[in-house]
Amino acid sequence: MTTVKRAVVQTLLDCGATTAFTLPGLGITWMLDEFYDRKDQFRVVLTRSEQIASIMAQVYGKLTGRPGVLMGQGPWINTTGGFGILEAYFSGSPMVVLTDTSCYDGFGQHGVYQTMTGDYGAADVRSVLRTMTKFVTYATEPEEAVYGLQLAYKHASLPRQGPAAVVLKTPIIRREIPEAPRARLYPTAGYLNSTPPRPDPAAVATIAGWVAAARAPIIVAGNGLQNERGRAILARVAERAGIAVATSYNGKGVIDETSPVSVGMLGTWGTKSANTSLAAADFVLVLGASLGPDYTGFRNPQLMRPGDQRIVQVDIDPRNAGWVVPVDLAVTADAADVLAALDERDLGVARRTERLEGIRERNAASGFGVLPPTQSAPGTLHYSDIVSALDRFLTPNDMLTLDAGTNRIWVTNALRVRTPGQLVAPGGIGGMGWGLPAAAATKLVHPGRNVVGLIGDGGMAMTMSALMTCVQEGLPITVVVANNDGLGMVRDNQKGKTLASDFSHVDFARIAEGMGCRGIRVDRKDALLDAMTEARGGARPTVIDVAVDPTASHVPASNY
Ligand SMILES: Cc1ncc(C[n+]2csc(CCOP(=O)(O)OP(=O)(O)O)c2C)c(N)n1
Ligand SMILES: [Mg+2]
Repeated sequence: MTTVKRAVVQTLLDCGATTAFTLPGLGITWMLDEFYDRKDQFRVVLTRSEQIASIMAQVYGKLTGRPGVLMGQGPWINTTGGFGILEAYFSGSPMVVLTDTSCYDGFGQHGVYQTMTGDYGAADVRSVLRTMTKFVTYATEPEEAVYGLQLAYKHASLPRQGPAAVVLKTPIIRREIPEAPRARLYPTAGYLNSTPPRPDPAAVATIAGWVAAARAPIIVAGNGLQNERGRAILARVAERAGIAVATSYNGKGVIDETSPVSVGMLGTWGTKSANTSLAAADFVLVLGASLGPDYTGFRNPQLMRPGDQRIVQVDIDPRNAGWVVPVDLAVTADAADVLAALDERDLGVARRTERLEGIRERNAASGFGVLPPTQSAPGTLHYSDIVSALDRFLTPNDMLTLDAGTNRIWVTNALRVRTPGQLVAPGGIGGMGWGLPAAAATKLVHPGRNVVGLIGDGGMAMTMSALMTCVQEGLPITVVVANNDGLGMVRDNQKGKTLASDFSHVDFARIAEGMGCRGIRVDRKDALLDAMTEARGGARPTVIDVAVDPTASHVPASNY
């Protein structure tokens, strides 16, 4: 005989899970003793809010490619916990959500407070989760908890990855699973088996022929290449054949942006070099990118020209190829597999020098990699000073997480990321407050690397309690707060009639000290690099509160 809670922990382990993020309540609290007994095999990370737990689980999934586990009580998973679930939904990060209906034996229909069964007088945890997950199952029988978790893992892991949820009817958590239930349970592994689709050889041959014939071919690289294999093969193929590489926002940093083939990130907040290179291309190979209006200038007719340019789109999800822009060829495959197959072909390497020269000319003409001149008031820095300090600071062993706001726009626009995979950015909903928990989860996944999180004072105010988890869990991250005493991005758009965007001043360095971190205040341009260098390798998390000129605004350039 085993109980549901014991079987749930065992099933998580069978699925290969080793870590979960939580702020417990009711049904989850009831399970914790089982996690206690498996402490040597399974790490339960305690956060200070479901929002932070959900972000950490999402980033864990994004960076490892395996579902991040989020556990919490129904009402909060559905509210503050929705932040990271929604980010996972939009950004295709694998995640398993384990939650409960928060009800008591036989009282599910009685309107007891917090109840989430969907009954009269109760809220409906399943209905809410359905709006932001790929899969929701509701376990009302003990054996359904185990099978439901197996299925949730399957759904979360298969393309397109994303969040899958198991809702446990709370009273079953402590019940026993019958020895031989009529709905038999089987070992987990067989449910998780899958064979990825392989690229069609005829399609690969067609693509190779079109690349070879192209004068100015370009790859648009997206989220689908953001894995170790994808990043390595992209650089190899593009550099060998002189194919320009532009990225989506989610794809930023998939290639060394100082490589001779890189033209930077597309879109309004991207680089002019990327946009003009896409416009100049005669052949466009889209790899694991949705071609969303966000980074194609809201379907700017100059950038992508179906019928005029030849366009091929490769995506692991057949629905995504030819979704936003009509294409000449849609291929269902892992983009890295297509690149591996292309790597064995000629691709017109004889034109390499000529192609590289074209890329170099366009990059130079659009000032790619050149920071615009800026000024800031005495005792303050401009965002461009932060970008230039990061540019000098980042080594291959550093990771950089971003948040939202003007501070992020400056980095995505003006910082050339040199180490593929180094940048961790919110690519789903892009909510403020994501960056700090994201930095914490990045450090947890990559304990041997130094992790810097750049965040605005607005984002920092939202989730700074993640630092308490960093102290407790031994995650010595560096947080750079671009403190401009307000919601810079909102202010930028207000054009003088400033309302609901100025903050009273906050000293984040002192707050950090109160949480057991180190706090440093920076108000000179040359001090930021020193502060980040000092923080690197420190035993405690460090918060660097940077005085940013409140009048510094986002990059004013026209990017098309
Ligand atoms: C949770 C959330 N609320 C609102 C927004 C809309 N928004 C985008 S940027 C921004 C201002 C960000 O301010 P801050 O974090 O201080 O960064 P700054 O722009 O000042 O660099 C707002 C309100 C958002 N992206 N996320
Ligand atoms: Mg701000």
